[in-house]
Amino acid sequence: MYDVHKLDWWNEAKFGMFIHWGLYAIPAGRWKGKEVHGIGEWIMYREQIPFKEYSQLAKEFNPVDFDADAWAKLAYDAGMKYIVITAKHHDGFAMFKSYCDPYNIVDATPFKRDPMKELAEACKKYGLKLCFYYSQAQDWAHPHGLNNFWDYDEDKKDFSIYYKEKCEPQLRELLTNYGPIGLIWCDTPMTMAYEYSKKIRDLIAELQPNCLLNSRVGHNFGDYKSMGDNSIPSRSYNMPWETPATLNDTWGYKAGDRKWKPVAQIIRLLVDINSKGGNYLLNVGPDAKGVIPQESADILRQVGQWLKVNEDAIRNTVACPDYPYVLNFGAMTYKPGKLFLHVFNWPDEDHIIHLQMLRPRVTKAYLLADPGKELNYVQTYTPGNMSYRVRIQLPEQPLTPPDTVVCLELDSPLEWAEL
Ligand code: JFZ
Repeated sequence: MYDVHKLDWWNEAKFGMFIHWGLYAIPAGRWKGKEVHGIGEWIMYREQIPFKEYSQLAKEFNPVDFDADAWAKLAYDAGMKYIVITAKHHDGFAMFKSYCDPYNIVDATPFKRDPMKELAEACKKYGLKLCFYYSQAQDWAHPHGLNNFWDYDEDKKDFSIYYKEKCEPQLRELLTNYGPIGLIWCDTPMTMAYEYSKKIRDLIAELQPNCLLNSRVGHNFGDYKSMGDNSIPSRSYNMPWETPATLNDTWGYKAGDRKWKPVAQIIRLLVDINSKGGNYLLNVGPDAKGVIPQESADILRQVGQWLKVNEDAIRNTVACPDYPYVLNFGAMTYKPGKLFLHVFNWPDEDHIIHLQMLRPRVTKAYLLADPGKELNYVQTYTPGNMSYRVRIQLPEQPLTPPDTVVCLELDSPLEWAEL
């Protein structure tokens, strides 16, 4: 069902950067002097701002501090391997040069530059895959796009007109003008019919057959499954999947949102998602000047420092078979031959952690932060009560808090014995 080779780079990556950037960065969560509830990029919908009024924002949009190289370098420093950026969000404004619709960043703003062109260059330099978010169904600017009911009469809408005039031509532009694209990230298919999801699938096959497509294109045409926003399955899930997630409580920039998650929590989420077989697509929301908030950049760089040392435990991991007990020390990630124990709760008293029911033999144990030094361990099997046990002696102090990683090399594929 899944094309394994097409997904290779994505499976290996495990960690990517989401970027929500558009006109909504100007109001930044405030409209006419009042704080608007909810995620920043939905402000037009929340306030039912007429298109005529919202589109005026374009005349002010001049992100002079935008620096594609700095964005790509930040993703690189964070250890991310792909960037998914909003080429067009639900507000309908194209953040790239569009030849079929003048409501775009080159033709409608004083900025006049095409940030996607610049990002394509920067991504190449840092070895990142450039990917585009494209809101294929909702479009609050087009009279026939979905969900703008305050400007346009829902009963008079003909989706095929929007699809033909805007959606398909713009996807064609994105798949033609920016070199190889890693994936197209569609969203909120809503009532969009089967035939349009299929058309998008076919368009990609025609223009860039190696380009992936996420499941939010609708009707099961995706190459992998996008989970709900900030949603992580409770158990391992043996198919390609991804969780899109926020660093605070919004995707698009909101000046008033200070609810940054601590670095330790982000690392915990990365590990949790990877352990269950998923990719973590972590969002930043640059402001109207084109700057990624300092808090976001700081968090990502710290995650990157941790990841640099512990990369083997994240990159190219596969879903770790569900451990039969609740783990006290933290979490585990897995790839054939290696089981990684992520020790978030350091055993301060005896510095020993233990695993039960591990069937393969451990052939070697070491910390990723100090791979030259083998750890002592004892592995036992008690036939009387069919109990498997391995105890690993750790040093006194964690080396890469909040998560110090033990690698156990295994002689056979990971399996847990029955309880
Ligand atoms: C969508 C967008 O509406 C939102 O603005 C943002 O771009 C986000 C990444 O995706 O919102 C959703 C879509 C799907 C779910 C939740 C929010 N979902 O399936 O739970």
